[in-house]
Amino acid sequence: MDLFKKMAEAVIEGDEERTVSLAKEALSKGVNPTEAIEKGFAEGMKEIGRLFETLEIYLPQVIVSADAMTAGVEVFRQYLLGQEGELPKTTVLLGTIEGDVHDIGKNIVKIMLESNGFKVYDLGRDVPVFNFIEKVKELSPDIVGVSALMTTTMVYMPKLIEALKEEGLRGKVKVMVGGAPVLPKWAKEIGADGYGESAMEAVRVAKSLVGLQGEGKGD
Ligand code: HCB
Repeated sequence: MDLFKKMAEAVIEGDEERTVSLAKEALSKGVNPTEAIEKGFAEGMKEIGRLFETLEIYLPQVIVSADAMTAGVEVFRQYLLGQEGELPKTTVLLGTIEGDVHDIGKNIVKIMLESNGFKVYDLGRDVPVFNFIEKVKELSPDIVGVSALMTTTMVYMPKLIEALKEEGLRGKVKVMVGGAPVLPKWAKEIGADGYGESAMEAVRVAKSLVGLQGEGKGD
């Protein structure tokens, strides 16, 4: 069985020991971490999503799989943090929007941005619009990256953009949005500057938003 398939299965089975050992195996074989996360672990999580939707599994199983994926991704994070970034430290303020605890995707975006030379301030998950605004004032990031995994929470994204306008900050910071229910058309409608379908796309979008397209690692 190929490595990516094994990684997906380990997530589906919620086997944390195995996700960790497979991530190490991928690194020892020189597999690109981004590719391993996207084609291996993330595929497993997609299948978990499908099984959850069709009620073939329940929330506790989703939690076990999410923990297994997080443990495997952490191996890559530690590895990538050891690599030197080559870009100037463009800053990204990143968080999952209020009411939403889904942070696996956001954490992958963080890893990819960091490994491509960005400095990331991670606000975590379930971050109120107010906190985003306060941190934009405090840290003056180049980009605010927002994640939402639920149709009920993505509605806070336009609220955040409105709040940035009201505070006179909109012209000073770019807004990038993403997460499974977020679509490019919607991102455009709410006035976001960029949309990332995947973590790698988020990196490309972030680079282009600050005029760094084509530079750095990962291209
Ligand atoms: Co959760 N959940 N969940 N869940 N969950 C979803 C999201 C549903 C779609 C499942 C379903 O019903 N079909 C659904 C949302 C429905 C809706 O839209 N309204 C749902 C629900 C309903 C819930 C609860 C309400 C369930 C309950 O309690 N009854 C509850 C939410 C509580 C809350 O938030 N207030 C809940 C809880 C959980 C956990 C805790 C068990 C777990 C999350 C663990 C964690 O994140 N630490 C979980 C999970 C794992 C999922 C599914 C199965 C997978 C999500 C995931 O991690 N995907 C998901 C089903 C699905 O999405 N199909 C399900 C994998 C990552 C890698 O993909 O899309 O997040 P991603 O990120 C990508 C991409 O979008 C992009 O890059 C990433 C990497 O490539 N990206 C960005 C992401 N953010 C970006 C930001 C940018 O700026 C740019 C790019």
